[in-house]
Amino acid sequence: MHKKRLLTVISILLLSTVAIFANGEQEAGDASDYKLVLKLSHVFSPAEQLTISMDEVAASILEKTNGAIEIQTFPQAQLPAYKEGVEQVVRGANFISVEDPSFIGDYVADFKALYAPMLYQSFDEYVELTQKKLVQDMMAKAEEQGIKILALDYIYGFRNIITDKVVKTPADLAGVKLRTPGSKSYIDTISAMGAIATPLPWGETLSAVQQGVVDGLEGSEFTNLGTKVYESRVKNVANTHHILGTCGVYISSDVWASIPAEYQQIIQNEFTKGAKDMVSLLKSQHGGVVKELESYGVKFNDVDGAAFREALAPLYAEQEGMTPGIFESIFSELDSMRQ
Ligand code: X3X
Repeated sequence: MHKKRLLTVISILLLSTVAIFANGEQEAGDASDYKLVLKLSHVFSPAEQLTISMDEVAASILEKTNGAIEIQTFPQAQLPAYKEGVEQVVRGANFISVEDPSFIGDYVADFKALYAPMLYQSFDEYVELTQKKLVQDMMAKAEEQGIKILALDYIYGFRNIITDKVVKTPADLAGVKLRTPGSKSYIDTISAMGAIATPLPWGETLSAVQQGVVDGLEGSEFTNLGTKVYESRVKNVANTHHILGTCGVYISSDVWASIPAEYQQIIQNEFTKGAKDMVSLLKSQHGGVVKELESYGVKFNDVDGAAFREALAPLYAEQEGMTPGIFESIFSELDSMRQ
């Protein structure tokens, strides 16, 4: 009897070992037979660096995964974008949303603090902050909500007020209708600065300016040049630097978990590199972009920064769902960078 039982145990052990190897080979086989098509959506125009960078990253990932990971890029909100784009990610679609962190604020409120107005004095400060535990913890919370954040630092420039009239103080914005993206962060910021925030998708912005539906907009010099805002009637830029325009790259946590580790590593590396390359490129290009805009008749006006900072101060109050002390934590990280 004992011999029989021993033989049974040995055969079970043998069978399970074979099963593990078979599975292992299958998983490896899965990796080599693996193919995933992801649709990447954003609102930027073909001439803007964000678009170029996304296309370059997608091409590099396709090549380095030998065609296993195909990211199809869709600029100018051809697919769901802004809030609706992030919703696709949360629903677990094979979809990558590229939007600013304020649109993640609906899921992890602390991202509204990260994207608050007049926090950063340079691109580098923001990039450094995103690498701190404070922000890494925010990213972990987003992953629990179904949003894996592959990058936060596709910076497209400080956003400034762009109007027909010269603006120097909050009082100059009284009654002025300014187009903004549709997230609460922008609406609250532009309202606090003294204007009438008028949320519109980017695609409707320039026609709204031309038709007088809005008196202006706010955006970076790279947006101004890339989307030819300078060709419209709004030629005065008020150097408010009120928001650092930056995009994150978001994919469903479940979709991410289903991708073989070797491909995850390639995807992560390429999006990280893409952001780093874009930041250094735009830092080097900004002076030339300003000069080019000036050659098209755009005027850059200094503003009463203290008056705008005072107007925006109430926005550093913690909102529902934010981690207590989140603003103090951000301020202290920034202060330590400036020592
Ligand atoms: O969500 C990504 C950006 O914050 C959207 O900003 P928006 O709608 O002012 O678009 C920026 C332009 O450069 C798009 O061409």
